[in-house]
Amino acid sequence: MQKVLWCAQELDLSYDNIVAGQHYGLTKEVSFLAMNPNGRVPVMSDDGFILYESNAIIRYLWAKTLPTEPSLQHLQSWASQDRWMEWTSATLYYPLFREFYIYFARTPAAELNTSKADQLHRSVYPLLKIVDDQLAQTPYIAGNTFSMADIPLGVLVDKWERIDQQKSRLLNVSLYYERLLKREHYRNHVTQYALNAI
Ligand SMILES: N[C@@H](CCC(=O)N[C@@H](CS)C(=O)NCC(=O)O)C(=O)O
Repeated sequence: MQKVLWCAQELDLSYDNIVAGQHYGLTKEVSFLAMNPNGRVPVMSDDGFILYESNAIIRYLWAKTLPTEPSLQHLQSWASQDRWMEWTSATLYYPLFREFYIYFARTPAAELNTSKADQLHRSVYPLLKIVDDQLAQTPYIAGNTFSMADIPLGVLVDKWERIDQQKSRLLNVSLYYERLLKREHYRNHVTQYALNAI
């Protein structure tokens, strides 16, 4: 949900934000399940067109900003962004990053097990290093300007930066985080929420 609201605001789109999910409930009600049989948020309605899956919603909203007849250059830029969105979901997030941040978000500090924490940290580090190497080449993950690919990744980088205390090791990721923190919508929809929000 966070990343979809962030995307909509970045694109200056107006939306009716009807809150559901977690303590707000509604997701198991018949009317909600008719929109998303998985009973999960986010779900978007655009003039009656219903769409669920956060990355599909982001792509849909972002596609609305493309010219009606995109050039090959537009399509290649799109493909590069899409590649990073796929990578963020299918390689970085699931299962390693999810397991990593949930452990830190849900374990009281006094109960953290050092060897488990180290093992989880070591499992995600090589993936974050791939992000760091790319950010050494370009200020945003898919190029020189902010794009839809920064939306899902930005949510995970916020968690990484809050958990990882050895910031100098992945300097380009930390500098990227500082760059994102300058964006009002990132601060409003991502960083002000609890570590276990997604
Ligand atoms: N792959 C889905 C995952 C959606 C998902 O797991 N949503 C969680 C919240 S982050 C949810 O709706 N949980 C049930 C609830 O909150 O009622 C997406 O990206 O949209």
